[in-house]
Amino acid sequence: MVAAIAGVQSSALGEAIVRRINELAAISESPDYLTRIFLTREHRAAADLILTWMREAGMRAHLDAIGNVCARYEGERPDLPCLMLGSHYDTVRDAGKWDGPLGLITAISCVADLRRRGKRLPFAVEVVGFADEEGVRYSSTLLGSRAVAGTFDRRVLDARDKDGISMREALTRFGLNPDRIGTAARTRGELLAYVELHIEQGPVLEAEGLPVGVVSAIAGATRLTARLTGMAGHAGTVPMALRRDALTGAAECIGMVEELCRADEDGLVGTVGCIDAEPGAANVIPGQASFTIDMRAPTDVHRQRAVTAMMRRIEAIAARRELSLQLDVTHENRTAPCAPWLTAQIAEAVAGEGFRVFELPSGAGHDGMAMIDVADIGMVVVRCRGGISHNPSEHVDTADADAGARVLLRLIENFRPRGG
Ligand code: HGY
Ligand code: MN
Ligand code: MN
Repeated sequence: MVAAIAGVQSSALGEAIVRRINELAAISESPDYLTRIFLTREHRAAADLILTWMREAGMRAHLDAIGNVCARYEGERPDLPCLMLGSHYDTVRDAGKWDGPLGLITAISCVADLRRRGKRLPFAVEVVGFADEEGVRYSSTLLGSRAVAGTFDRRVLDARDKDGISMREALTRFGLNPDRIGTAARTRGELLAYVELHIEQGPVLEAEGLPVGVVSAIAGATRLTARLTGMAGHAGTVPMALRRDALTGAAECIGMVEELCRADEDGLVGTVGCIDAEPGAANVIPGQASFTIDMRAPTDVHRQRAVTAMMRRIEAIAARRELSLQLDVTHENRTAPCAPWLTAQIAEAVAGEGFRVFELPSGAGHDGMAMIDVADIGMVVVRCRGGISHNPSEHVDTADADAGARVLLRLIENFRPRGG
């Protein structure tokens, strides 16, 4: 679909967004796949590129104390409170190129369009690219948005990555001062709202035949790590009945997680995404096995009940197999409802662009889960092919990127603060 925004062919907006998506996707730890992790050389290169785009769009831009890229487009007068837009620019391992960057690049493109037309609004527009949403390096998600929301937990500075480098050390090597993270925090009075555009990461919009959707709430999630310890031993000499094999214990737990979630008819999902066995040799019975668990459900009560049931079952498996168990909750995010006054304005923008208004919950986590502590939140999601995400074949059609941009631009231009 091609429509005109103040003389600019809006399909050009979509095409420009896709060009930048590809440019950013080239910044990866390997040319063979896309992985961009917090506080790495790729993080730095991506930040530099995004800061350039922000400045070209007429914004004042800087890197904040946690490595977020932050930019501001003043309103009709300086120092007005802002409508904040954003998304993240870190990735999972072997990622798709749209998860995060689509929202960030679209927001910058919308501001560039306002600037091109010399349009100033009765509020400022800020755009933030969050440095770490996925939590790949330190198993602790939403680091960038928590710093902005003022809820950054300083204890995570002591967390270590797989190479033993603490977050404190990594920040320092990156040129940031861990003692200054507090300076990234914003106050409720400075923000009128936080709105994020993101790829849907699921198949619902495709099934509905719609390019965009309005998010009602972001589903909460609990992540845990489990470590089972048994007894390492000789693979040839220890009879099966006498083994305390930590890895087969982990396998039973993993099967149980799948079974528990499959038996639930109300949307409970559980994933074991990482597993590690030690000492890790073909002829040694594993003495230790560690794995992660990610559990999500449409409501907090449902998820918390399921997590408790799952923990009890893991404890029972460990006890029966005479394995010692360390089970830690590494991350707990409650469900974040989008503010009805904002979803109403997003719905108006969707209808204004000629699309059927369709509301859906987001099963994926987003920076809004942290931003809700400092502002009301709203989200627009854009259709992706086959509902595929966290996968290199993640894809958004240019026409859908364009539709998302037009909705966001319309929302910005017609935005009224709460009660306004
Ligand atoms: O894991 C999530 O839901 C998000 O994509 N970080
Ligand atoms: Mn993601
Ligand atoms: Mn994302």
